[in-house]
Amino acid sequence: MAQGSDVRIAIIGSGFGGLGTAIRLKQRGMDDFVVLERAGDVGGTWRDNTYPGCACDVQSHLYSFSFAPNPDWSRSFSPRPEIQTYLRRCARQFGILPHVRFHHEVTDARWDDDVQRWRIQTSRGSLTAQVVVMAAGALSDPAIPNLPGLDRFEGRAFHSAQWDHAYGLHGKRVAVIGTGASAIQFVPEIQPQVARLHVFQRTPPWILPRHQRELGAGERRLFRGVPAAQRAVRGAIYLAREAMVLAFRNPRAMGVAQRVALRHLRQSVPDPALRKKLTPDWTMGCKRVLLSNEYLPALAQPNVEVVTDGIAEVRARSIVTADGAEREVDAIIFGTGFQPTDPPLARHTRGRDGRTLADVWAGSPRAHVGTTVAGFPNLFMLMGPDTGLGHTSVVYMIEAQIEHLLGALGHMRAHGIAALQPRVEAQEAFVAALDRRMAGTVWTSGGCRSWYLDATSRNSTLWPDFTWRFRRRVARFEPAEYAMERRRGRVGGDEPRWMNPGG
Ligand code: N01
Repeated sequence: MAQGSDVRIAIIGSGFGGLGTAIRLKQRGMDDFVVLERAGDVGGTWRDNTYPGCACDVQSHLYSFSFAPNPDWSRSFSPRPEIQTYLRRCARQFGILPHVRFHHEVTDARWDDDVQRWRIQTSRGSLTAQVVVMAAGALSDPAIPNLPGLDRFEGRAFHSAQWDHAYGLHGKRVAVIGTGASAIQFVPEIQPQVARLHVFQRTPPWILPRHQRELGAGERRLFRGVPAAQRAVRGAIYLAREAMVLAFRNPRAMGVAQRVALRHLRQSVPDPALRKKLTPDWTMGCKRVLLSNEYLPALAQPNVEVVTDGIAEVRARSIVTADGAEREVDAIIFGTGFQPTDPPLARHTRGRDGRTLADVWAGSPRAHVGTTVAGFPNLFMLMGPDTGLGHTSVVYMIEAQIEHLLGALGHMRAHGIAALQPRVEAQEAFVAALDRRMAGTVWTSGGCRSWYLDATSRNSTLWPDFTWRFRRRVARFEPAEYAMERRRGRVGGDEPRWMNPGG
């Protein structure tokens, strides 16, 4: 990239968020954008998570762009490679690839009030942009716990999102740390290969059976020939999943699903002592509800041990637990999740007053309509604070946020606006309403500690309501909620005059 190049829009990331934005911009005839991608391929989390068994736990008819249906999904819940192929195809089909700057990791972004632009540093040069769309994903930076002695471990250690395929697990003694959505997918895949598997479990998850279904040739032909049929299926899946919000909002209603999960546990694990270890003591939904038919039976195999004592220390070739027991291992695999409430990019993104997003958030991310932040003009975040979901497809949320961005861009163009940011009062009112809506839900009163909660114990990751309410609130850009500044005649001119035409 030429040093000092200038674009109207810089999109960071090329997963569902970044690609979706790029496609919708193209569809609106906007071409002046680049996609800055730190890796060498598109796909975001579906490119990075190559661990065995990786698949989506939301049905593909719904977990895909509404404007790019794929009649060829092979199964109801697609395996990762199929989703990655879908995203690559979207990038090609909609002409996005020429806009993507691969191996351009954004290292710094700061708003320059004098030129009303973002100054962006990447690992391969700098650029300026009027608008930044941060689509780096909430679950893109792996979290590895700081275990005492880990740096002295002489075996192989890696995170599920950075799977070491060159390391053969066959016949090895392996420790898996963590029992979340990723671990429950790869544990059954590696269990038959390894000599010994120690699964270090801090909290037992709730696990429901997964109703996977092959989508036959006839069904696919139907979707290809009659797109409305696929839209109808998508709609039905959407409605069924939205109904789950009622139970998340009223934890007592989780009883039925918990009984189904306990029956699944009884049928999968004959040993009562192991079953006891695997029985959650918190309300389902407080952490992500997991779907698997294979995980629990894998734990019941003779080469597997579920360890519930905390890890005290890692030694050169072993792991020692709090009870003093030492287990020799050749490899440690971290299924320990990500850093959604402390994204590294937030420490390198500076707004009008020079403070970073991380400084402003102080451990508890907040944004107007989950998308824009006061003090950070022309910054749009996809999957920003309060936009995650525990029950359905985040692609639906991303699409609503993209519509918000398009509304803002249209307004800027129509009214000669160079910069806009949410009014502080609008942002505070939105966040306060959200916090009220979150109170009493299973996510805050379910008796667990989840990654949904930030350093201040506030749930700043999830949207606590029906997703159609999010769409209704967010997809339309409301000028009255924004402070705006017109294009200035000369660089470094008069103090900018922020105004609010709607207020
Ligand atoms: O991570 P997690 P993940 N010592 O944070 C444990 C999405 N996803 O990668 O529960 C010991 O859920 C931690 O224990 P505890 C999905 O949104 C989607 O599995 O905190 N253990 C937990 O068991 C998901 O929610 C799909 O007590 C430690 C585990 O590590 C998100 O990604 C598939 C520990 C972390 O679980 C993250 O899932 C996969 C420590 N120091 C993932 N620190 C789909 O199918 C953490 N743990 C769409």
